[in-house]
Amino acid sequence: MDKKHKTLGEFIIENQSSFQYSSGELSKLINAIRLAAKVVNHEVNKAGLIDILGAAGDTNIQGEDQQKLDVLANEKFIQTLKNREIVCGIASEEEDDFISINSQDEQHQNKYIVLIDPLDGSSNIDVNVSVGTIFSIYRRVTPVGTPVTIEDFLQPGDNQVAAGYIVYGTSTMLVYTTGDGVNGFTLNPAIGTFYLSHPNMQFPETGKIYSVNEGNYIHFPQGVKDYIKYCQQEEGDRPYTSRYIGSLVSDFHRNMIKGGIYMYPKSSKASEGKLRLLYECNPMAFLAEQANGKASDGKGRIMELKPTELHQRVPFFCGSTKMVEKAEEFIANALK
Ligand code: P6P
Repeated sequence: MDKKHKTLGEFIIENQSSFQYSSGELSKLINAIRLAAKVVNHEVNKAGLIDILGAAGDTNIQGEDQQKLDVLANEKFIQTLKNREIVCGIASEEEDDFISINSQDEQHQNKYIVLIDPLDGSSNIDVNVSVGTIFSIYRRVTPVGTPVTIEDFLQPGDNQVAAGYIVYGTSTMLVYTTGDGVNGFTLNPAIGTFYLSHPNMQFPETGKIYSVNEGNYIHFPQGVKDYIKYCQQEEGDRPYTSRYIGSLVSDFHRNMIKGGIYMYPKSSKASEGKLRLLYECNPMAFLAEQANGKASDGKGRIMELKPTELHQRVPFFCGSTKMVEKAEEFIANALK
């Protein structure tokens, strides 16, 4: 690896002072996520080799079969975050309720909460397609030293202090923001070190890729159907290319590099869409806006929504600004 690529550890130290809450705890938190990412990466990469595939027999609150790697990733991230006494609460796609962590050390009452989707796209695991981890970090809103409440988790996305994802793909990358742009780090598995490989990631203002599960087309609202047809028309720089991996993190990552839009609209089958606001849409929206992109529920900014429950779902349109705005335009016109 070229000497000029600094490590994630060096980057965190260099940028700690620029972070407005520079207590050092956030740096420790990002470091904890880095460690958990390496452990999960190791398991994901050998999933086909040991008897870890196949449903763990349980189903999570979403009613989805829990793959054993889902369970393992969930346990690893929760355990790593708990052990470091940095956070006071954790919520996970794989946990019905939030987890309250009371510090043993009265002096160091922790003030951060973390929401995670420990292994997004897990249905792709046994077909060897990329999966990812998504995380979202807030400061608590209830008094430090008291047990966290649901209010600490039901904050609008605009309150996030950090967010990011790990994509376990052809290479493993950690991409995150603390509100000062988006930076991508690639893991060198030979030495277990993340290196800054994609500094200051930015969505192109527009693009030619649209990502949606077109198998749901007949169930979409009219405005979404109209936008999809617009993408397919022979005119100007269209038709666009349709690319849908079935893994939000992977589709988002490709679109951020190449330009594009990801859509998971509501439909007659899913009245609020499928994606969860707190640990999928808000963190990806924070990254999108920090990378000069846009994230909408079809009408307005995702990060302005006031959450009402831990696992609530919202329609999600995210990516290159001009493409998200065009989709919003078609949705609005169809309602007139
Ligand atoms: P569908 C994975 O379960 C996920 O949450 C996203 O990562 C992905 O984009 C989407 O759902 C796929 O859902 O209904 O198109 O299979």
